This record gives sequence, structure tokens and C-alpha cells, in this order.
Amino acid sequence: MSQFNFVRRCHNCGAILQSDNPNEPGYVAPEYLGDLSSRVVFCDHCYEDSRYNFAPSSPNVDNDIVTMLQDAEAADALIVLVVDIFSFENSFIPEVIDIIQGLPLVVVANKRDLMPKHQNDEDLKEYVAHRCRVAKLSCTHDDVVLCSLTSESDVSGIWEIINAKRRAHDVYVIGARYAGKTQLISCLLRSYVNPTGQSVTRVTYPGTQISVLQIPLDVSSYLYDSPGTSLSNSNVSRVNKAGFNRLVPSKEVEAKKVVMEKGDTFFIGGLAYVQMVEGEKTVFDFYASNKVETGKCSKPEAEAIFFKKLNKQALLPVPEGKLSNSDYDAYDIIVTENTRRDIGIAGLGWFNFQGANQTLRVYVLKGVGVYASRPKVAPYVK
Ligand SMILES: Nc1nc2c(ncn2[C@@H]2O[C@H](COP(=O)(O)OP(=O)(O)OP(=O)(O)O)[C@@H](O)[C@H]2O)c(=O)[nH]1
Ligand SMILES: [Mg+2]
Repeated sequence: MSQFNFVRRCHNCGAILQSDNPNEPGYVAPEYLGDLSSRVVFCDHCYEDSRYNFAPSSPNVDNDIVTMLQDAEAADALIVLVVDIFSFENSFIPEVIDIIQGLPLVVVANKRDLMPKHQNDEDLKEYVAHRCRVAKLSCTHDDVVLCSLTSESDVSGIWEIINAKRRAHDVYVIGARYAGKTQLISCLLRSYVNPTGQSVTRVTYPGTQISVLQIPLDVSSYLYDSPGTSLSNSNVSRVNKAGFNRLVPSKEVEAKKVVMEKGDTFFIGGLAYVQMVEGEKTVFDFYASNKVETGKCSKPEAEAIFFKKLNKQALLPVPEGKLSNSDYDAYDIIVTENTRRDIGIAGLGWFNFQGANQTLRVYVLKGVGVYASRPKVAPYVK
């Protein structure tokens, strides 16, 4: 009679696991191919990606934006990268980074108002610069401007930095959707003095279909805005309008204390759940919009309970459609550092905790980015 054997595959990329050739897809050390009953197994390649702070998946990028940035590169232009400081860690796009890597850079870290007030601004700037460096952008603390942009914001300081850094070259304002580029441009225009006879116009960028605002800076250089790059690997692209309004914080985020022991599971809306697979009892500070519903479950059938709640819309926000665990990716994050650490989920929020050899299994909707990092916000001490 024919025999059917279970074929073991990498939980992330699906490659068939093998221990024969480290240079071929699906390689894992032989000891990991033993008992698979209690572990999610990654091939070495996928394991390295999640272990060393690389986003498991990057957002898609439009060819027109690539064309525009190739022009920026040829013109040795200044790049003004706008990021939403609440969640930007998974928004870097390797294809974009490759092009802008060698160009002068200003990072406008926007939405400071959503971060806890007690957090030191200089440390936040250093965190943003560090995350840019993790993404392979050359960036220091001094390249980062922290701001909250309302219609009344005074951005004359940002103009000064732009003018000092652009060395009479063009300027391109780029960033992910929803980061605040339009808000920045409208603030910049309020304190803009036009030194030329040319007007500020909306043009179709040469060689592309994209419509950009062209702001003359002198007779031969311009500042261009650009359409936001995709947030395809963020939870914000997985929910409807009502879900989006829950997910995006409307005020300063506050830490919610979550105590977890081995075997506990924490539900985050219907978008993610996190299990403590290994480790001693740990207090986690969880930062997210206060409209995201959460819950802790200590039962072994926590996963089934999550999907029951999810499909009854009892955990908001929920992604659309009827979902099962095959719609979620799982990452085992093994914390080897014994310092404070963050584990974050794109567009949703992050946990801060004292590292102590925990293993956390993070389940997110397929393709949603997860990251591990030094802390963005220090714990509040009274
Ligand atoms: N809390 C807060 N919200 C902000 C801030 N700046 C912008 N926003 C809000 O963020 C949202 C997105 O801002 P936009 O300026 O439209 O962002 P964008 O980068 O132009 O987005 P796209 O055009 O989609 O690429 C809007 O609802 C703004 O009101 C800020 O400093 N703090
Ligand atoms: Mg815009």
C-alpha cells in the first residue's frame, strides 16, 4: 500500500524544511526537525529575518514613485521623509531605501502628540534615527525633527533645516500614507515666501502618472510633494472605516498593564493575538489606541475562543470576512536580551517589557509586519 508522509514546511515562507544544504531554501539545523508538536518552525532564512529586527514583509511600492525618486537621486536632492511616530517601524521599503540611501535626509517624525508626554524628546529622536539605521538609512539624532502638525503649527524651523541641507538642490517630501505629508506641506506653504516669478502648481510628474505639488525654491529648484507609499503590511489597510477610526489613536497613548504567564494569550482586537510560550511571569506595558478592545485568556483553548469572539464581532476592530487561523501568520520571538524591549505590530501598537528569555508567539493577519526593537517609550516612573 502507498505511504503518505507529512511534509514539514517553513511556517513563514512555506519552503519544505531540510537539513542537508544551508544554501538551499528551507534549511534548518537537524535538531529543529525533531519534535514539531509544540513549535512553529521557521527555516533559517525566515528566522534570521524576524530575529534581527527586519520586518517580515515590506509594503509594496508603485513604479511611478520609484521613477520620481530616481530623479531625486540624479539631482542629488534633499529627501524629507515624514513618518507617523505612532507606527512607522514597518513602513520602510527596501526598493526606496536603495535609491535614497546616499542622499541628504531630514526625517520629520510627526504626531508627537500621540506619544506619552513623559517621554523625553531627545530619546524619541534617537529612537527614530535608530529605526532608520535598522532600515539601512544613514541617519543621526540631528537629522530628526519631532513635531505635531496642526493647522496652526509654526514650521519655520523646518524651513530653516530644509534650506540649510538642500544646498540649492531640489527637495522631495516622501513618506507612507497618513504620515502627515499634506499637513506638513500646508504648514510649510503658510510661511513660504516665493523668491521666483513662477507659481506654486500641481503638475503631473515627468515620466509618471502621479500628480504632485511643485513649489519653486529658487529659479532652478523645487520642492515636490508625493503620494503616500503603501501601508499594505499594516493593520490600517486591513480594516474598514469604522475599524480604522478605532485603530488610529486620537489622543496620547497610555500604557495598559498586562501580566502574562506561560500559556497565557492576549487578544488585540480581532487583528492579533500573542501567546507567552516560554518565560517567567512578565508585566507588559501595552500601547495602542484606547478604542482597541483587548482581553487576556489563560485557557489552553484560547485560540478557539479568539476566533469565536472575532466572528461574533466581540473584539473590535475586526478585519473583514469570516476568518480562521490560516489567515494569520505566526512569529516566535525569542527574547535573548535582558534589557527592556519592544515588540510591535504595524499600525496596531507595541508591548514594552523587561527581557528575560521569554518566547512570545505573535499571530498577525497574513503579511502584517511585526518588529522587535529597543524601547520607543521608557516606562513612566512617578
Ligand atoms: N494626532 C495627529 N494627527 C495628525 C498630525 N498630523 C497629521 N495628522 C492627521 O493624520 C492624518 C493624515 O494626514 P495627512 O497630512 O493627510 O497625511 P499624508 O501623509 O498626506 O497622507 P496621504 O496623502 O494619504 O499619503 C490626517 O487625519 C491628519 O489630521 C499630528 O501631528 N498629530
Ligand atoms: Mg497627502
